Amino acid sequence: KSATVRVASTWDFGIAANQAAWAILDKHGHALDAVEAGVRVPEADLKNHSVGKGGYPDRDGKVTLDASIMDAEGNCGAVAALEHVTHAISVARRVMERTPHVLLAGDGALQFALEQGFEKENLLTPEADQAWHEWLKTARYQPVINSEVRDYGAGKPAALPGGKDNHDTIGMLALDAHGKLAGACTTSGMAWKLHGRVGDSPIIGAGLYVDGEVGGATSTGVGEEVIRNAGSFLVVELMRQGRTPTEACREAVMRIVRKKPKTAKDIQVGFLAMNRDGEVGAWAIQSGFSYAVCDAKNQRALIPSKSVY
Ligand code: SD4
Repeated sequence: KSATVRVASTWDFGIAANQAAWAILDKHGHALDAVEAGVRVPEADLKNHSVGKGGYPDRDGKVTLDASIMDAEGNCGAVAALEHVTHAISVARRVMERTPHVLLAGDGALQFALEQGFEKENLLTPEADQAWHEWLKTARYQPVINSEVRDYGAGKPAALPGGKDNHDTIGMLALDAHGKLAGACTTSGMAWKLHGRVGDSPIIGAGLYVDGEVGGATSTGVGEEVIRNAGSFLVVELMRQGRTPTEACREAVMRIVRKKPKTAKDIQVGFLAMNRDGEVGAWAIQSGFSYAVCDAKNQRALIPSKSVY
């Protein structure tokens, strides 16, 4: 079967991110460059409150970013709880290419980024600061299912400032013209999290996993449940056993649901997968998850994921 050059990413903001990735894939560029360029788009988008600059802070008002990147050969790099640098994904790539390590966290990740020439910035936008102050009035930590609505503690879900374009993590998977896969994942994590909380996104095998022989997977939603189940690694291993990307994502979602049925009812987790032929599939716990797919035939597809509920 012939492979199709393609890029896929989580949520509707994936459409714009895919365009940046496609500009590289279309010129026979490398999947690794494509996914990095792709996820830099939402990282820089100030209207996006769940990725990069403009992301909602933790409960102490600090914006801390998690990101990871991985190629088909098992090379990978990640940063966790990184402050003051917009493009966490590019720092993750530097960790991969310029250190003997896989994951740098907190102050050490920032120190490394600054040594590498990244600019120190304030990532807390006035809008995010205002939302944080709003949340501080009740200061209740309760993530809700999809992030179009979020419970600020008033007892009923309140619309997020900025409206419907607010979604979670961006995870992106690409297959290039050389037949190589790569993946990237970047997020500001759960809004109002405890300072120091690290989600699934920078954990290789949880928020992202790529195996050149099989395919790649990435996740969005409540990271704790993804980490607990080594989610993206699980999706890739299920594809290795012959499942399609969609079937593999479904089984990984069901693993979470079966393990903690009560928790699963109230949270969202979505997986996105691409196999080595470029076939894409997804599954989520709750309805509302969507993913964007871009290839030579269809540049701006947005596909609603199937879900358990
Ligand atoms: C995390 N998987 O940090 C990410 C998703 C997220 O709002 O931030 N959702 O758990």
